[in-house]
Amino acid sequence: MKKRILIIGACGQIGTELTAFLRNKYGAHKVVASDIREGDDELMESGPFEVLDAMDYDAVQDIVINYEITDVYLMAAMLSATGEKFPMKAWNLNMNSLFNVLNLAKEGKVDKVFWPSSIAVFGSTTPKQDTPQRTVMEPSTVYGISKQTGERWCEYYNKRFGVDVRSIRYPGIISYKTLPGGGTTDYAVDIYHKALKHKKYICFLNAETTLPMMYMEDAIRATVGIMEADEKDIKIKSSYNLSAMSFNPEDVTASIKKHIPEFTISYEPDFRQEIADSWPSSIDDSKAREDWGWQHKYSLDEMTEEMLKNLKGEYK
Ligand code: VAH
Repeated sequence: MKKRILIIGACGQIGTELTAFLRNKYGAHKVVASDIREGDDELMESGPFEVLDAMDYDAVQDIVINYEITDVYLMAAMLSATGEKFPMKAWNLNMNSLFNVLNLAKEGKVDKVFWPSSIAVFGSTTPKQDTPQRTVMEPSTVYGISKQTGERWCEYYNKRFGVDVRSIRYPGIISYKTLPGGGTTDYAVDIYHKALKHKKYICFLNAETTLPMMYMEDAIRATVGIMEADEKDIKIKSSYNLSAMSFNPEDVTASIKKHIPEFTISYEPDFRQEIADSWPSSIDDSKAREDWGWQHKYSLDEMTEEMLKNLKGEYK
């Protein structure tokens, strides 16, 4: 099979697990991992790796040509919370990396592109419950603005130049293998670490902040699933709504207490509360389910069981 994959941002929360999954599925030598700096030993020893600045078109092109890349997963981005601290850095990274990959595809040097959007494209004027695929989108973060703009460019490059680019609007993603960096939903990872380490957690969002969330295994399956779907089934060329569950810090606490009864939580909302308040509480992802067969698997309690089981060794 001619497929050769380049993952840009392979050291990130999703990139790390996506690299491992694709190397296992296609063979390590078929999957080139890249990031702005080297990753952990497991990643570096498991297959080809290139240090790459995703904003450097010539550097991305060199790797695409040298390794005869067919598919690119562009996972590099600056997320919502960090993006508010460095607005222009976030805009430049999130947009220039996307243009580099879309232009390589437009020039026929890449066959297929995956680019992650986010529920951050929605804003405080968007319907909060069961947010539709097509609705009012007035994002109030640089991250959300960059993802909304990126969706428009993905659809433009598809319609104007025939680029095969696929995208999903990730909810908050929870995993145990790699700590997330700079997101507003990161509390939902941190809480498991603190529950095991201290049996208590000070949460930077308030108890009632319900957000769309997903366990990493579901996110990886969705990412590879949309990339392996038949192009004719990908009817939405901007980005698909995607979700698995919605919960708030109080729900996670109740789920953790089924395993660690003495766990307690307190709340000290910070600047991320305003970001979270601008996002939906739940997402209608029926189009993804209809068009390319999306099905989530993990519930909150099933995710809690996996998180605590896999993290407890770190805090013995
Ligand atoms: C963030 N984890 O918090 C990301 C995600 C929906 C949230 O895009 O910025």
